[in-house]
Amino acid sequence: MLENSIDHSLKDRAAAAARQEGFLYSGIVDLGLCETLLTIHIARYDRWLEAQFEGEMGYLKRGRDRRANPSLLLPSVQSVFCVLAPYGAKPLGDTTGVSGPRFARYLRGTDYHDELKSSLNRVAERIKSQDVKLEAKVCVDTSAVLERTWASFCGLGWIGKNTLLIHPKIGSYHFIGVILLSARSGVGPNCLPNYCGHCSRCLDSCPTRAFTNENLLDARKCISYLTLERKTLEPGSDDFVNSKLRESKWVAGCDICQEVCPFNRKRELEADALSEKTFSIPLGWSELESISEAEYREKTAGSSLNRMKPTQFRRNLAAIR
Ligand code: B12
Ligand code: SF4
Ligand code: SF4
Repeated sequence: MLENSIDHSLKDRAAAAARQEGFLYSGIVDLGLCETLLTIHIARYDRWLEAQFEGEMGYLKRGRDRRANPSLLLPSVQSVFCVLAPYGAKPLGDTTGVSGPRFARYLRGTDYHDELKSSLNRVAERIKSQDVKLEAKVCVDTSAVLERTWASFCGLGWIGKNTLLIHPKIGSYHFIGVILLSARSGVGPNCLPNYCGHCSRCLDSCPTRAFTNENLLDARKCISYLTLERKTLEPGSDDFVNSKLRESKWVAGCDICQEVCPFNRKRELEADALSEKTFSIPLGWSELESISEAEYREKTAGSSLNRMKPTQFRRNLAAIR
């Protein structure tokens, strides 16, 4: 194939390869057809960094240029292929939010970074088997890629006021996986309308008032950041945030701005096999508090919770008791 010529079968081949791995929702977009839109998204990203909303997540600042220019990750990149991987929508831990403890739903089962990456590597191999010259790079969460931006360009949902990608059918309880591909698909951005309308439930229900505006999150106030990303072991200096964190009873992550979203109702009500996946540590206060460091490491091995160190786990328990 001539360099830069369009591979008209790429879209269907990639979608078929993803379906074979169980990904029912996927989409592709040609990088060259997204330049203007990407500039708008990067301008927002830069404003977010200027406000220092990233807190201790220095990698978001360091990876800024790679986010603006995916060819710094894969020099030959021409298309971005995205998939959605739903996770269990049933609550994990106490559901009333009064007594706790609570854990974010996505923490069930095997670490999604490893699981999703392996599946996407198989998808990439399938796509490549029909075009030996094709280069591919799989990115899941930790690569410097604006995942929600690309998934929205691929027509997989809109970016809700809670900043999450919302698919009209399956809501937001899903991970995003990305494969950068070296062939042109010829497919332009296919952004869905934003169906949030006048709703503002997510903004109103955030206990720590982490949203400074719609689509704008001060991560430093978000319970997900405070429990999972913040490395400092001393309590934060914001008394209001500390008191709301204590009341909220989340040990790891937070799902409140998704629980209230009408687009997640359907999945929450469905009997959902994904919700039956194992969770590695006990869900009672006394068992949690008596778990030793070695036990914590052993029980959480291979799960997403293992990304949180035992010292952070202790800090989090102390902050909500
Ligand atoms: C850093 C990070 C966090 C931080 C900051 C969150 C945030 N909102 O930025 C913290 C630790 C708080 C966090 C929390 C969570 N996270 Co997180 N996180 C990330 C990560 C690694 C980077 C996100 C980022 O770049 N943030 C910086 C801000 C500025 O970017 P942004 O909000 O995406 O906005 C960009 C675009 O979306 C766009 N944009 C946003 N709004 C609008 C509006 C308009 C009009 C326009 C034009 C553009 C636009 O412009 C921005 C620049 O590109 C991504 C993975 C990845 N590589 O992308 C996962 C990711 C976003 N997280 C994810 C998840 C699951 C969560 C939690 C639900 C986990 C939990 N239960 O605790 C919470 C949700 C909290 C929330 N309401 O966002 C999923 C989201 C899946 C989805 N359905 O959207 C991701 C995609 C990981 C994955 N691979 O699946 N996360
Ligand atoms: S995850 Fe929780 S703390 Fe973070 S923005 Fe959503 S509701 Fe607020
Ligand atoms: S709760 Fe309402 S405003 Fe927030 S993301 Fe869902 S639909 Fe949009």
